Amino acid sequence: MQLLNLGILAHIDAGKTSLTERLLFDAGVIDEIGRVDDGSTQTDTLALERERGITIKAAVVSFAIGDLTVNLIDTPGHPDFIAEVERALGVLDGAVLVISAVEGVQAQTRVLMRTLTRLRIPTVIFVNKIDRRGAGYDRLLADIAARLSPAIVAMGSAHDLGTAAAVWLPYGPADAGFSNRLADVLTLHDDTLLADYVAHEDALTYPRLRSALAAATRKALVYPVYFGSAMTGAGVSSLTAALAQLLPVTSDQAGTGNAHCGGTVFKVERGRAGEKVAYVRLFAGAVAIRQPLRYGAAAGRAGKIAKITGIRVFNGGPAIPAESVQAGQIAKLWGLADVRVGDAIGDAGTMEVTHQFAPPTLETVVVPARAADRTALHLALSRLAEQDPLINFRQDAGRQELLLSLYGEVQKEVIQATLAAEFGIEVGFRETTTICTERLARAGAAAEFMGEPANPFKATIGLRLSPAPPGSGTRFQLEIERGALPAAFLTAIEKAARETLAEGLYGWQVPDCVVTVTHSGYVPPPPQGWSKYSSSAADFRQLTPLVVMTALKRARTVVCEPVSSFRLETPQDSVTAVLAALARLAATKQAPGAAGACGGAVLAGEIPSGRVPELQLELPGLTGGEGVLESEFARYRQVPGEFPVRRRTDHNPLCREEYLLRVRRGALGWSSTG
Ligand SMILES: Nc1nc2c(ncn2[C@@H]2O[C@H](COP(=O)(O)OP(=O)(O)OP(=O)(O)O)[C@@H](O)[C@H]2O)c(=O)[nH]1
Ligand SMILES: [Mg+2]
Repeated sequence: MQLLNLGILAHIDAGKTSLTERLLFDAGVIDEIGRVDDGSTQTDTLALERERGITIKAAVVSFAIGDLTVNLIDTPGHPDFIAEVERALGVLDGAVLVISAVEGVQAQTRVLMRTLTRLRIPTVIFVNKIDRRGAGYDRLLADIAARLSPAIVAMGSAHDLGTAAAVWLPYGPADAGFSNRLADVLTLHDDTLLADYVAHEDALTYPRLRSALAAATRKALVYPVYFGSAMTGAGVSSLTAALAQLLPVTSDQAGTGNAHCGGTVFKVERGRAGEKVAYVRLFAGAVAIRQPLRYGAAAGRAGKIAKITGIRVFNGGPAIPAESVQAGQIAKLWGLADVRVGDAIGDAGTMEVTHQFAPPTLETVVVPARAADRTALHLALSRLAEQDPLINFRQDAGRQELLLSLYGEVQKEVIQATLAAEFGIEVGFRETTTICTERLARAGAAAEFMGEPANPFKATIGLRLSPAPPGSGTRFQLEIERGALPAAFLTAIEKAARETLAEGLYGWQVPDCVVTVTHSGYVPPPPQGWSKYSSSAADFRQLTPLVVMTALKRARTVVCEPVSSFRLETPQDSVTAVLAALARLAATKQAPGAAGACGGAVLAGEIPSGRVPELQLELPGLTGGEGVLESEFARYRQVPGEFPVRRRTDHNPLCREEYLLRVRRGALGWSSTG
């Protein structure tokens, strides 16, 4: 079977869900086209999605183009749900990037295109809504070439733009201009093509150019551009043909048993009886029903083994029950009780889960309306976190409040509504604050030796913490001889060190750090075996936080806040007012204002991410409603002035005496889900 796992990506409201509906209709999967505005589409099925008319969760549907099965993942466009897009990206063969013919390239369009380019995901661009008033063609192509990629080819012409009669006519062999444009773009990426072209101008026949276009598109070197309307159906048949002709098609490979299979879980939902259902893309081997399957394995983690109790595969229509799923396919699996989004499936190596987009930069305190709901709320949030690993929550030590990390206000409202609808828990939120991080100022080392009066544990641990480049994460290395310490003790040190670095000297995470084990020692067991007089993993787990904290104090840390880059278009006569507002919001300006598309000024620079909502709010007043702001997370930079302190969870060993007291009472609560 021929397969294409396709993602539909775009800025919010560009028409992804409407286009999905149109594709399903054209393929004969549905008899009637649902409408987002009526809440009747195939992919916006959650009550909240239908109420709000926006997509919140990625959804999978399937249809056939001839003998090609297309599994389509409709993704949300709102930046608060970018994590959904990130998870889908890992399982795609190709993508359609949708752009509105009226609004043109928007902030999220650029973020997505950059990621598609970086991941080399073959992509076709679809300019939607050509029936809407204000739709453009030349303007859109120029915008796309300037702001997304110069390597684009318009695949046809649009007529009667901005009217219900708008049509899209694909170019063919008779359009000399099209062939010339193809030759220009393709010879940039294909040396053989270029050599032939130079030798013989007629060598590049139309069929040759078309096949070179397919090859370049499949390598994500060139992006074909189609125009149309999900609403009227204009241009959609050309797009459908392009999916089959220009994107990479894989064949499913027959395999048996669950040995040597490999896949990724990109979505988890609950079935009718509350059971977990995992959406998996299989990359290698096969998974069969009733056979044991390993899942959730990662570096340093063996994962779990469970029997698959049910399989449904997507096969050109609704997911149907199956005995097995093969490499290349997308399936729903039942039976993996502890599965989480992002888990690897099988033994054929684990996929490196890399983050493509910025982490959540906001945190809020979530408070149940009824105090009695506190435990239930904790449980409900853990359940939501299974489906969305970025719903990261922790409980603070002092007031025992639940802190939730967030992308933005819409996500907060969605969590609130979900808790009410699915769990019957009404919640409110306290202040929303910015999530900072801590960076090591320099290296710092510390050691605790067995037998010293201050060390009540049967363990010697020495650690050195060294700064690592931003984004590189925590790396663990040994300066003691391998084998000097039993593996279980090393694992205990590593795990506890990572957990301790979740809250640095000011309470913020220290994300980038090299941890070197410099000293070790333990009480070996007497000949008759391990006893209470010999060391245990608990000794290492409990001593490590103290060593890490001392090393951190010696290294010192600086607190860094997230900053976003922004691009702001404003009418010339508002520039002074906008500049004053930018200064008040601690923004730094990069380039002097260039001319904008509509004759206005363009201001660009950086602004603390936490101030972006204020700027967004003030902009219409400052610019008579004409200002357009685009912003996205750029980096972390040192907070000017006094460092803000974050509330701690109760396992933080900042104060040695308190920490030891809690260890003695056995009262160490590891409440963070992260
Ligand atoms: N005129 C016109 N309107 C369209 C077209 N496609 C979508 N719309 C409308 O645009 C709005 C957004 O459409 P959706 O399909 O929900 O857009 P989306 O990209 O899925 O939005 P999110 O999932 O929330 O990011 C709806 O009101 C649609 O009816 C089109 O081709 N022409
Ligand atoms: Mg949608």
